[in-house]
Amino acid sequence: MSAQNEKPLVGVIMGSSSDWDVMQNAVTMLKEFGIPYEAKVVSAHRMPDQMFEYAETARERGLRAIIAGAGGAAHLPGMVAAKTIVPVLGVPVPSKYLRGEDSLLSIVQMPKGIPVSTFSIGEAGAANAALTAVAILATTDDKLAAKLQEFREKQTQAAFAMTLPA
Ligand code: RP5
Repeated sequence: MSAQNEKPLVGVIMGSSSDWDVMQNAVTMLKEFGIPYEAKVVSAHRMPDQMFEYAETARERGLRAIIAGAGGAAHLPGMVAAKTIVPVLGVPVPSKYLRGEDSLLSIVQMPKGIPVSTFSIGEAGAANAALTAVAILATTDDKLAAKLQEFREKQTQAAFAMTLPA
């Protein structure tokens, strides 16, 4: 899957199709900013060789950020980060029994030297990971930076317009 049939700049990967409900929030945000992306299942424990290949070729394929979502023993973001210097943005997906606290702790507690930027559990985390990918791309793209600024401004105006019951 990709936006506008352009060469993807952001990879959105996840450990299972069951992560899609959450991870589609990242894709929606990338689409809103017109960022070319690819989205696919890359499972760390069910397809480790393909996961390594994905990470090893990410930079040469032009990816500037990888958003990786996983649940439970969520090793996908960390393992991908171990195999590429492309920034990895980790999204903890809610799990059945521990509601994503396991995913969060698995992703956030990377040992020194191999960073994974870790986001909040669930939809907000997925959307914010995409916004961070946009911010990374905006450091070298003034048009995109203006769009991101406008996005922020809209939120400010929406907050000003908020009213409370009498
Ligand atoms: C992880 O295991 C996935 O990221 C998913 O969150 C979780 C459960 O996967 P399924 O059993 O639903 O395929 O690898």
